[in-house]
Amino acid sequence: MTRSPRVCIVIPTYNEVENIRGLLGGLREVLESRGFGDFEIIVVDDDSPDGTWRAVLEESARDSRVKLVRRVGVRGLGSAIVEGLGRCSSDYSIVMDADFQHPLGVVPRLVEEALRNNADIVVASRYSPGGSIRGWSFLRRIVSLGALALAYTLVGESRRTRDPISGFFLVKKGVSLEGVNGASYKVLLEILAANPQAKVVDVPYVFERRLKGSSKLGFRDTIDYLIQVLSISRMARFALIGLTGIPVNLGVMALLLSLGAPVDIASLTGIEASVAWNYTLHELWTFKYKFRGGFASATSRYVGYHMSVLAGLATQYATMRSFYTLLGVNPLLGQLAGIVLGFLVNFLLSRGLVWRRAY
Ligand SMILES: Nc1nc2c(ncn2[C@@H]2O[C@H](COP(=O)(O)OP(=O)(O)OP(=O)(O)O)[C@@H](O)[C@H]2O)c(=O)[nH]1
Ligand SMILES: [Mg+2]
Repeated sequence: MTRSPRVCIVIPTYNEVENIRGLLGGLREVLESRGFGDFEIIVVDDDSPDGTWRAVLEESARDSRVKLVRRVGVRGLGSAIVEGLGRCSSDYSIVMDADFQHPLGVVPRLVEEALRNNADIVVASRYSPGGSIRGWSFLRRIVSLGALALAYTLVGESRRTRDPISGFFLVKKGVSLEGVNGASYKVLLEILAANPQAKVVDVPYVFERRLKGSSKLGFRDTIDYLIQVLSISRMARFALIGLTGIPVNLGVMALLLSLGAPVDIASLTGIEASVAWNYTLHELWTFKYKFRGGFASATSRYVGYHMSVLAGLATQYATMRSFYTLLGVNPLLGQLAGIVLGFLVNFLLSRGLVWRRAY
């Protein structure tokens, strides 16, 4: 008979004293009844003023499978989750909230689905058919759908699940947490981006009303999320680096002009300097290329990147020309549309061809 897998549940808490005892008891019951008695529960509490950590300590004295990580002087849901995951050594780690919004009965289902599909990541999903959300205001639904749309647009790896911003998910041992730092509370999104090859499966569920206590999330968390999505997104990095190329281009040109170089030489050198600058930063940051394949392939990527830049510029011109000639659009507007389309062409060619095997 195969042994049942070891499961580690990570529960971040802040002022959840009214919920935590019931949650720990309920989890114990549901896991044991479904044959997953070999578990540990790691509660990561940020020194809650209501004494949540004390309640956990009492529980862990009764049941050694319950463990407390009490962080003093630190606050943050994302970093608490990452800290908890880092302490799990089980076959499967599950992250869930303490306020009963994530129904306990779904926890064993996540493990069962992981086993059945040999999945690396199982997402408890509110947005899959059969899943839903109870008790949210119209505004909160809109904000959540906005966050989802942003993730789908900017982080390609997020499209493997219906709910990449879920706070309720399972990761199999071996899934990489490299670079995952919990800068915002949507840790799943970071994990998906760090593991493009991982097999992802969804389990629909109904997100319930908070049982007791109050929400800890606010406007600041939305801003943190925006920053995080932008920093994970390769497209956003690509655009940002493109912008930094402008001062390099102009700076080199100005320097050469001041040294008395002819205008054409100064301009072309400025252009080449910015392309070289962008290329280097794309290697190091956008695509985090590990410099596999030696000098020859780095050179071919450099040449390939030039082609991709040229294709972007040609797209710019062709867009302006066709908008102007065929539709009579103002040439400046056409040029602006060309800049957007040209950027996309450059990005897609760079990602799809030049740095294809980089990640
Ligand atoms: N360790 C730690 N846990 C936190 C922190 N902020 C929130 N949590 C916990 O993270 C989980 C999710 O936080 P909630 O406030 O419930 O967020 P939410 O579910 O989006 O909001 P509600 O729907 O209003 O409950 C809960 O278990 C919280 O106790 C924090 O700064 N540190
Ligand atoms: Mg909650």
